[in-house]
Amino acid sequence: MTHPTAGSQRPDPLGVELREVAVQVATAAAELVARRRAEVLGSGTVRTKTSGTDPVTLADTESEQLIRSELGRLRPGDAVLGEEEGGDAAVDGLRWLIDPIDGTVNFLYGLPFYAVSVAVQRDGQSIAGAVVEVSSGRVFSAALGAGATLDGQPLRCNDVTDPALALVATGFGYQARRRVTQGAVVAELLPQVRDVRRVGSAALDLCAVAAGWLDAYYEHGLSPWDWGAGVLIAAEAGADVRPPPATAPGSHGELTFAAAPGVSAAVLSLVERAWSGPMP
Ligand code: LIP
Repeated sequence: MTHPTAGSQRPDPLGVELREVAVQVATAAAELVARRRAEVLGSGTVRTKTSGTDPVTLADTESEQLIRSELGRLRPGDAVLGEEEGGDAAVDGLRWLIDPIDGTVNFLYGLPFYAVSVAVQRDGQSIAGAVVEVSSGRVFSAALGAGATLDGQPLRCNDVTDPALALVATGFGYQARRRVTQGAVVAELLPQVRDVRRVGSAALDLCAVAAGWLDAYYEHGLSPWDWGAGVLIAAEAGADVRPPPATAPGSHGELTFAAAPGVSAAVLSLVERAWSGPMP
């Protein structure tokens, strides 16, 4: 399923309304994460989830709890799916997607590329979303048919047309077995594009495509909370976007892709030629 690109439809009234909710709760959570970082990491409260490289901090759980509490107050009865507490798998109707800290390893190290991502989907399609970069306070947001902004300024992706000049970002899972394949894919891609970046936050990678700081981004195995807001922000900035099905858990390895329209077909073809099967 590709996401409708910018200008392809009129502003969605509910999306416009819920964009403000997403910005409000993501901003509050980002402020909490910034405040708690020093306190949390000093206390050694870090555990791991799926592998030794997949950390969860107290700030993760507190951020998600704050967002859930605010959504319960502002949008009582809406379904919610979050990275730390799980939740509603059903995609019909309205469902909020929460990544309380996207770029958790960056957060642990103090590398300033980590964000709070909040999106709301209607029947599996993102209609509003906000990504707040914690260290800078930058606020990316979008509503379906109403454009994408960074701190209120309109975003537009690049007009690059040569894949050999495309700056492409990607990311890797936490399981070593999947990383072997992902490493092989990026090794095949690297000589054919301008360069590759690995930022460490899917939400910020997708916002970077929207801002023209990247020309393309792909990753296998993301969860809905990783991409829910970023795909809408990229699409509303004019990017060609191909999110996984909203029902797809990250464990199945589906591809998330976003790129400037002039290079999207060529870069997607390079990625799929490098690997088109299910990701181990
Ligand atoms: C991260 C993603 C990133 C991926 C990392 C990790 P988290 O999410 O945003 O794109 O490459 O391995 O999954 O775990 O920091 O929320």
